[in-house]
Amino acid sequence: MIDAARTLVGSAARIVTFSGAGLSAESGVPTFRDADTNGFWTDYDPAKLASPEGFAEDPELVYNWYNERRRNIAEVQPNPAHLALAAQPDIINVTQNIDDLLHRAGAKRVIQLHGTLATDHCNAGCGFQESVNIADPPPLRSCPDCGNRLRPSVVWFGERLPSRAWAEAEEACLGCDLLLVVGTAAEVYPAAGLIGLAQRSGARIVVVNTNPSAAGEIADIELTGPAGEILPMLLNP
Ligand code: BJW
Repeated sequence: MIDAARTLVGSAARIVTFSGAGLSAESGVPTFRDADTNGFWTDYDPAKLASPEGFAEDPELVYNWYNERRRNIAEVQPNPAHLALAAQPDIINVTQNIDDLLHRAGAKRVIQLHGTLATDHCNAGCGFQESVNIADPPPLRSCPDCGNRLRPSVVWFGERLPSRAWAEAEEACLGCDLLLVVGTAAEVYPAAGLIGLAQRSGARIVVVNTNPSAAGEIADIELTGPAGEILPMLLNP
């Protein structure tokens, strides 16, 4: 299977990746839905915390939960999967991840569909935004412009994805001839719909995952194993 996938990679002119939490798992960032990780989401109800309603109900709890995750990400390093992707400058990396590990690995073309932990913005939408030091994030605080609360710049359930990132991701998936789907359960929409979009526009689909995922149903090739082992084998000459 890996040889067949390497052949697809070798003959593809435009490669796009669509990644999820599994890409950063080997760095030590917990995934969302894997039962065997001591993930942040096993201690809390994700639908409650990662939602506008959860933040409205208990802003301190939700904000502190994100700060715990920020500090975790600041402590970990990009893994061989991030490095293998970053070593291919022509690849466009569409990711659901809100960490900065692809950037820190040196990847130049990164599209973050679900936002980033690196900034906060005004929850009331007044337009205020500021960078956050993820190693030492500030406590929950008010917007200096309008007095409402600041929140992490991530996309919660029920919220629209950032329009520019979404447009760029759609364009990349429509124009690619190979989509590498890495470390995602492919259960959260509209992001997961990019896989079908790429396939319908003629792209081949290669899935890299430690377990079966929803993306496997439409994959041309499924490679089962850790991304940190498979991506270097797939992408390195
Ligand atoms: C490895 C590995 C290793 C592990 N190597 N692999 C259509 C159908 C059904 C539902 C909907 C729909 N459209 C919208 C919805 C509702 C909802 C949704 O999709 N719900 C589903 C749960 C059913 N979607 C939304 O609400 C979205 N908004 C929206 O649609 O708005 C519409 C709108 C229109 C107009 C006006 C207003 C609104 C927003 C979705 C936002 C998702 N946000 C989160 C949280 C971000 C912040 C945070 O982190 O706290 O994003 S949810 C969470 O899931 C996070 C992730 O990015 C996302 C995807 O998770 P991912 O990456 O797949 O992680 P896991 O853990 O699930 O999977 C890891 C995988 O890795 C596993 O498969 C492992 O096997 C594998 N693995 N180790 C390789 N080493």
